[in-house]
Amino acid sequence: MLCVTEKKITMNDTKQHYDAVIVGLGKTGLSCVRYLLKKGSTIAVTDSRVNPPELSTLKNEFETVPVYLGEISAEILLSSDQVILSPGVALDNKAIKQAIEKGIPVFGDIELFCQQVKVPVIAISGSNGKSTVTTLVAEMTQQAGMNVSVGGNLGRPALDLLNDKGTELYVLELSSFQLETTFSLNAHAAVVLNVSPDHMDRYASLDDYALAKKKIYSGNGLMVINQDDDVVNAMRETSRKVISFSLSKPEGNNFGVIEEHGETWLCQGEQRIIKQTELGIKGEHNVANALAAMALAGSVDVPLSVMAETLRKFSGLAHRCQWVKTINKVSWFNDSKATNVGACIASITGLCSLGKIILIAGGDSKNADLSSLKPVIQQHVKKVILLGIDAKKIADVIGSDVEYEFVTDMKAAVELASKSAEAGDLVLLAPACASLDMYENYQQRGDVFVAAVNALEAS
Ligand code: UMA
Ligand code: ADP
Repeated sequence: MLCVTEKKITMNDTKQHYDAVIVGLGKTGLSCVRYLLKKGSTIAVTDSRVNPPELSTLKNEFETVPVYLGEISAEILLSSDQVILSPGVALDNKAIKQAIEKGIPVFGDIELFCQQVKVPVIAISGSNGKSTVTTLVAEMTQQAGMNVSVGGNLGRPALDLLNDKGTELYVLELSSFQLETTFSLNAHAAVVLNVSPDHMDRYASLDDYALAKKKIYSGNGLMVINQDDDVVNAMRETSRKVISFSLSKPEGNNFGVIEEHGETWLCQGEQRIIKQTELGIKGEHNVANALAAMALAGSVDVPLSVMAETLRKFSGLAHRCQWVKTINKVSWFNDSKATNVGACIASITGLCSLGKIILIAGGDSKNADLSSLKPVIQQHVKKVILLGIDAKKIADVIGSDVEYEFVTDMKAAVELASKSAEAGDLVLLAPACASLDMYENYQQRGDVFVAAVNALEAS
């Protein structure tokens, strides 16, 4: 069989006909290879990178699968019955557009998953809070005794989950990129947690981005709706079963909060479930996340007492508003996962009651409109330390009202923050930007931050 790697494609290479060509050799592409080979399909893989992340794994596991690298060539795609697109590649890629124009079906791994899955799926999307809610729903349903497989945009690719034995429920985090190429999703329950600008380098407008997210509600399952988010609220379909959540008093059987004797209760209708102070995760945005998770878990009959127990125990995922340590009465928080403006604002407003904030921000803004950062920074932040490719863009938004300084790396950011902080302040890494201009991913950025904070104490 033909095996082309690290080589330009020639017409001769494309004489072979494939059942499917997989575009992208990252985590998704590899999961598609494994899935399609198991089904007996004849496949090839292509990636615009010369050294994609899963190349050596592919070569080790499936030596004979042809791999075309260095560009995505329409010729390869046109030699296939279908094209399986990884989420990192946009549908408006030139070669992909050509394949679509020639009538070749183009879809993603989640579509393959949907065509195969036989048990209920709970699907979670939104600009922010996806991983937190996905994990909470998985833990609540597992705690209730169900055999649950969890993954998607978070952790294990969806197709890998199909190998799990005895799964009774799939809990999937789905990104807008994945939803764009999904057509057969019919989730038992689905949510778009919120919509705020993100990935504006991939979408023409916020409406386009919201339309991709809306696809999670396809089918006839339960729609879980954030009543406080106008964009999400507009996705409500009157003919469908809907349950909503809100940070105000709930009506009917919906989820919300009730203020009582100075306490905030998370409730379903009048039923008090858990006090905000008892939640392991902190900040108003996490109250919304907890309510959304309960609405979803309720769709598979998890008892409210089990949900409350999970919410008491779950103290949040790494790199999300995570307390690192307190040094000389200055507290350090790592929210490296705050990769867009909405998340950064939620992070600042969630932590501002603890003290004045020194904010470390910057990175790749993904062409976002950063202007909504200004009022929140003016109100709660005493100094901003900026790094990364779009540092200047953030500085332009802040203007002259709040002090800011530029640094070239995280170590310098942490050292400057340490010099600038006074007892009672907190230093927050909440970049409002993706990390990929300087780091492998948000985890590495967070790890570098934590290491620099730990080095401070040692010095
Ligand atoms: N790429 C190329 N050329 C190619 C193929 C990919 O340059 O031919 C680039 C993409 O532009 C992107 C990177 O390679 O920058 C990775 O793309 P990919 O599609 O190969 O990604 P995977 O490794 O398959 O990982 C994807 C998700 N990544 C993206 O959507 C970018 C992972 O989510 C997800 O965990 C994984 O599938 C399993 O489902 C990560 C992510 O950043 C965490 N998601 C975005 C987010 O959460 O904001 C959407
Ligand atoms: P995602 O998977 O959508 O990126 P995460 O659960 O990983 O979301 O949270 C990432 C960051 O987004 C958090 O650290 C916090 O700053 C912010 N965030 C989490 N939930 C919400 C929410 N419901 N609304 C706004 N921001 C949120």
